[in-house]
Amino acid sequence: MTTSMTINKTSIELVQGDITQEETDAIVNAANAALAGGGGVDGAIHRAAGAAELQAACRKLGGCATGDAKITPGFKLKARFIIHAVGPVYQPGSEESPRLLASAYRRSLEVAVENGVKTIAFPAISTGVYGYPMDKAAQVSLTAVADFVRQNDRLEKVRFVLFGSEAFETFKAALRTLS
Ligand code: AR6
Repeated sequence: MTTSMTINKTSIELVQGDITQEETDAIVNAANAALAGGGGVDGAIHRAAGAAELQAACRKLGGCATGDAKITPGFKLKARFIIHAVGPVYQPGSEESPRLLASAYRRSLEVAVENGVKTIAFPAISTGVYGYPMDKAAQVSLTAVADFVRQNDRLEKVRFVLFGSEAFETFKAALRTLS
């Protein structure tokens, strides 16, 4: 199942699946500020890339602020790079949450372009352990990516790899409201 929309020069695609299997130039990890590894998609990426090597690379980066992103090699992954983005822990009603979530996407895309990445895959950052409601996250995340690619034509493809049909359907509904 794939659904897509082209904005400026970039195809934005939604797929249901496991991001560790993606063949894009880079995949994005939903990391924590210590870049210490963890559960969820972070745990899956560390296992698939090779936990020892990836952990050693992450340790050299000295952490990552919420809303920011840093890059490592992909090691055993098909993807050449992993971009570690730190989304916010969701705070209901706070204006900081959408600002920081949008920033995590924007910074990931900036880091991608700086490193010559043409194709990139994102998970739904902050929607697991960090508690961001999927519908709100879908709106903020897709808007952040759309805003970036309207200003920048160096990315060919941005994929959202959604874990499960509920996440996929929620993002699909949000993509329809983008214009
Ligand atoms: N592929 C794609 N998406 C996935 C995968 C996968 N293999 N596995 C889980 N998801 P989470 P967060 C989805 O909790 O909320 C970690 O411990 C999952 O269903 O991984 O940003 C970090 O170290 C959910 O929709 O990330 C941090 O401490 C989405 O990925 C903290 O969790 C994000 O869920 C970050 O929390």
